[in-house]
Amino acid sequence: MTTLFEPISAGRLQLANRIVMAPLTRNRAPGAVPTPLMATYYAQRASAGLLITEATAISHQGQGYSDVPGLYAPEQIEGWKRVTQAVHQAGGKIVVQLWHVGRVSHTELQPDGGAPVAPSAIRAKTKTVLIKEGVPTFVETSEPRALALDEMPGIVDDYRRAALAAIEAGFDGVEIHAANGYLIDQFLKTGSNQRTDAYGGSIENRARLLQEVTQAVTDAIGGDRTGIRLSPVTPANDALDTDPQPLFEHVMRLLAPMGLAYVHFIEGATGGPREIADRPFDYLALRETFRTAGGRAAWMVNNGYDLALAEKSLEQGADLIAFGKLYIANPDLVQRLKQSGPFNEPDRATFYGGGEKGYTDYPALAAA
Ligand code: 8OZ
Repeated sequence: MTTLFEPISAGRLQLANRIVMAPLTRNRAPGAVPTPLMATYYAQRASAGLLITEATAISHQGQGYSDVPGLYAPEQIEGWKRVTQAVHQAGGKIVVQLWHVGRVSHTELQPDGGAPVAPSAIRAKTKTVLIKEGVPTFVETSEPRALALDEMPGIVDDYRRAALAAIEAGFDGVEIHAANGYLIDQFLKTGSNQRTDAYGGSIENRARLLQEVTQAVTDAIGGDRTGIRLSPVTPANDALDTDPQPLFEHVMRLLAPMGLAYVHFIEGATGGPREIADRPFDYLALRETFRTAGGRAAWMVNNGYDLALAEKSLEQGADLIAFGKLYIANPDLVQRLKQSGPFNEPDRATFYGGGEKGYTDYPALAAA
């Protein structure tokens, strides 16, 4: 039987175990620049097989929340260098999650106060976080504008440049954020995409941006250090597709030949129930499609995992398990899982924004 604590390779990434720190938005990068405190936070968690950073904007246009980091300006790359050095010094591996929020943004966060961009001019029924004088407040997202066809190559190029910047910053690879109702997911799903051009309508067209972005990133840095995150049925950020199973089967056939390091699934509702009554989904059938199409990427799963569920999932053929809330509160999660706990409880009040409190001050076992 495979256990969580055995090494595995995912493409070029040689991982010490199958435990992954899920990407977690923490809103502690004022001016979108990663801080030394962030280096401490990630280095504390370096015993994970793989760390995935919080979602990181590929462009100013791609930003949708206050104080989330970016990866498009020189000072951001310099800030991330401190993070990757600290993690590597602690013996860890880290990839950066590349993010364009699309319509999940606010004019206050956009260049020149313009409208956020989207596949179609349909407002998301969701909120974003603006931090005013240190206080996070949830506000409705702004009315978006539909991207013009001739803007699409620029978006793809922003992902490509961010992937190259990631390598310059010392990351071991990147994860393309194609989940949770952000730009790529907005293109994939019928609820947010009503385009009638080459990026809308058929499944093939709705998956075109995902395909072009993944191709551009893998061409730039290599598929074997590229991962991608998908959330077929999550309602997060007003994501909705009327028929997700064939949509994601198509996505699997697109991705299979790209030589990716891993594919990462949020099963069910992000941060919520793993089963959604009116949105059934067959993840094992999806993996079968991927493997049959020649896909060899490591299969990473996420959402509400504990030790027992993680081991069951490994038995059923998953390769990597990503832990979110447990990683917020337990920097030494690998050790704690090894001895079946105890686990610190995460404090919701300090998830988004702030400083050390609820960030770098969760005690490790030896200190607890
Ligand atoms: C929580 C708060 C803000 C953003 C995601 C990047 O859901 C996020 C996110 C989560 O993928």
